[in-house]
Amino acid sequence: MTDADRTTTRTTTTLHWGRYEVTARDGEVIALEPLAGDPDHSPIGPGMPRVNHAPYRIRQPMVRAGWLRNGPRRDAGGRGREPFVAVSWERALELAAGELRRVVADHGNSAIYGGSYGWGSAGRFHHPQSQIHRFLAMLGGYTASVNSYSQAAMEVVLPHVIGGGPDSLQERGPAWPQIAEHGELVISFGGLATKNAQVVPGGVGRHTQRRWQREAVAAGVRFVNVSPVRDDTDPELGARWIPLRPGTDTALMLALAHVLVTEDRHDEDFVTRCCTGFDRFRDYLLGGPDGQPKDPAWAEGITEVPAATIRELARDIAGHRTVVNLSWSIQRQDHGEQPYWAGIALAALSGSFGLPGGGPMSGLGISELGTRGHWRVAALPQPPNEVPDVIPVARIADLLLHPGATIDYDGRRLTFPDIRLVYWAGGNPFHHHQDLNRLVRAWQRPETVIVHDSWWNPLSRHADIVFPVATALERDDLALGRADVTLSALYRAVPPPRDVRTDYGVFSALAERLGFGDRFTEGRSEEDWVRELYDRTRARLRESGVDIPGFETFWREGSVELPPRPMNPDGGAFDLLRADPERHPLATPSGKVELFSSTVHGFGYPDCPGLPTWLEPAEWLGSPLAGRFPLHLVSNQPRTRLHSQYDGGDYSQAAKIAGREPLLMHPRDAHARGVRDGDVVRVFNDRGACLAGVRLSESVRPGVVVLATGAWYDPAPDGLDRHGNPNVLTRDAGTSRLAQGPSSGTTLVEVVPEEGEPPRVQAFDPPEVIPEAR
Ligand SMILES: Nc1nc2c(c(=O)[nH]1)N[C@H]1C(S)=C(S)[C@@H](COP(=O)(O)OP(=O)(O)OC[C@H]3O[C@@H](n4cnc5c(=O)[nH]c(N)nc54)[C@H](O)[C@@H]3O)O[C@H]1N2
Ligand SMILES: Nc1nc2c(c(=O)[nH]1)N[C@H]1C(S)=C(S)[C@@H](COP(=O)(O)OP(=O)(O)OC[C@H]3O[C@@H](n4cnc5c(=O)[nH]c(N)nc54)[C@H](O)[C@@H]3O)O[C@H]1N2
Ligand SMILES: [Mo]
Repeated sequence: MTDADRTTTRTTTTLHWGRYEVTARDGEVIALEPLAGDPDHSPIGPGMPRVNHAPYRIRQPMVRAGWLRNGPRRDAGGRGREPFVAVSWERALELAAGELRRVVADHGNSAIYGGSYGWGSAGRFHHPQSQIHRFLAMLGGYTASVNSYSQAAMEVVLPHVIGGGPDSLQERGPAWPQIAEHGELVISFGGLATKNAQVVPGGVGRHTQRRWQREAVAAGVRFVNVSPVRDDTDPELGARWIPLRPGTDTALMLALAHVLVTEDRHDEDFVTRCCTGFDRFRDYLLGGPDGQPKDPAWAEGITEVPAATIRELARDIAGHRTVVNLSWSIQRQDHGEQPYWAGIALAALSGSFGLPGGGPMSGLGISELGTRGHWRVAALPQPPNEVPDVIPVARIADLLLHPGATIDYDGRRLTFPDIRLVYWAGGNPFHHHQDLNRLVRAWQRPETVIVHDSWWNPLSRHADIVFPVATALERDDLALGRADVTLSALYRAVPPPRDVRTDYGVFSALAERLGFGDRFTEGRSEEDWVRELYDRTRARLRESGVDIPGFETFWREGSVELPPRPMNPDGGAFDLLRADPERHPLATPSGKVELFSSTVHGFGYPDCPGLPTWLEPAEWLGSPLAGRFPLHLVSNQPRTRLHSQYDGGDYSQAAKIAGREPLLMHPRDAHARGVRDGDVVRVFNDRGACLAGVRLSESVRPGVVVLATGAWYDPAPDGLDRHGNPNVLTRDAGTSRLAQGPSSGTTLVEVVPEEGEPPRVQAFDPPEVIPEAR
């Protein structure tokens, strides 16, 4: 046996994109291979090892030079530009604890923004949002965020319409097994991109989306892909492609509803018994209030979908058991509440609502949704947050720029607190937020920014105090994804670098200094907590009649298989509503599907009236701005990574063009601009500019370009992003006064060839680290 053999270890782990065997040698991860049994594993995992030990790994606590020299200052301007100073743990913890103490004493706990939105990694105990929120709540509270970047508009509008949020729609809507058995037609607004099934929050052992799709096709189910991008459905589906203009789904849905109503093909029984507000909705469709019937000719002018196609599609819907599937992208837009409301209304008229294999659904195809029900693992306990202030999550830049300002939100009026300190662990606002140039300005406002991350990514570069944390491969944990039936052990494959700690380690040490160490840890080590969460999960499962072995067995075996969980476990399925709406009311004021909501109407928001309405988006191919910026930018989820995570990994890097993120462009648009496949281009509008590498594609409709999210933001001194992050271009404004969700989909741009030698991508060069000035 050689030395090398002796130090090679094999362990298993679970990541948001799958379960893998991890091979390590001499303390370094050298390979990840998908575990057997996953029929459609993700290539993201095998590309990870390089990143775990990359030169841009943070290996010691760091403090921004200007902050260390001058102390906490508002608008000091150096954040994101200055070098860092490496300090000891002792010093970094003392500085952070001192700042937390100072801000609480001088300004109160609401001056701390701890929303800290983001995905982090899959393990349940080390889940960074749970860690940071528990810590800050015990500190006395923090300004929190509500809703998500994923689903904000629907999170807020759906309770008014169907009496429950996105989960309730996903759990009550048709699942794949029912679609395969009873369904005939699936119309999907925003496609069914198989890339989006790769990742499941919390991990997944078996990717089954593709198998279910095949089963449905084999059973004769037909698919329609309503999307500017043909590849949003797998070629195997043989889907009919309806390439509408982005941001116009509501107009198309209204016209489909118009045909159903005027041709008397709508489900009169369902809309009278199970819905409220049909008369007002019909009146709006027919043009009562504004003199404009929402007929196919009207919709053709907006969507560029031929009127004849709309009529034919409406008749197809009326004649077949139909799923109206709504992807989440269609609501990440100006007035994003409307396509969800209109989609539910269309399903209500379709004749399939509440029947097996038909009706409204959301996110079929995303994160394995619609494949199985969902068991829950116990999470770290959360004490109540004593600070009442919240912001809708995507209003972060407004919050930092405009303390004291008020905004409307779902019938309430919120006042922005004056934020002095931002604390982030497990998310990346320089990935997820819109209009990054504006965020960079807003980000100079707080006096102190504290960040935990493992890498010198755009977030840690924009921090004052950086705590380097262990990666998911460097700690023990347990996980169960939202569509998974395998409760799995995550084993530490390698130890973290010498001066790197876990999030829990950092928060425990800070809590100790701040006087609540025992409360935070409850006297438990990390191992104790993993065992504790397992035991709590086991007790919870027992209540549902499921027995799993004790912790020792679980940890030895590496996983426990749970029985498949039936869909619609809470009995809230729409079939009950259809059968007897009086006995099985929805949690809406009327107990029915609200095609008109007097609650929303009563808010009096011009940008979100009381029924599904076509409201022109701030930017779209039909707006005057298209004269200057004639291309609609779709910034969708990346195929090659999860958001910005592992952008430096092999899979993500292999897809880059001249080191930049690929921009999909129709050949016609490219030729008109003298752009060829493989060229580096400049994508720009009034908000910003980035470089990208062109990939010509007939799968995107003319007038639309696609630049996936997640390339690490790489600003040159003049603000040009050299790498291809679409969020330097996107619009930072709420969907409406109702949800205040992100509206990144509402973005027009122009593209020109980049003249001369493009600047080198520097996203993965670590920042300068200097000795402390004495
Ligand atoms: N233009 C545009 N923008 C979008 C979207 C879009 O469609 N278009 N989509 C939006 C959506 S839906 C979402 S959900 C967001 C996603 O936005 P985020 O969830 O913020 O993106 P991630 O890149 O997953 O960020 C996770 C960060 O956590 C770090 N991390 C991982 N594990 C740990 C850990 O254990 N501890 C700590 N401390 N850190 C850890 C990673 O290094 C990474 O920096 O983006 C949104 N932004
Ligand atoms: N591989 C991978 N999978 C992921 C993620 C990831 O980062 N990587 N992120 C996960 C997360 S956090 C989320 S929230 C989900 C998001 O799931 P979605 O929001 O559904 O995903 P997107 O990829 O943003 O959008 C899907 C498609 O909608 C189309 N589309 C864009 N605008 C319009 C429009 O106006 N009308 C219509 N009809 N179609 C439009 C685009 O062509 C796009 O490809 O995905 C999850 N899955
Ligand atoms: Mo998301």
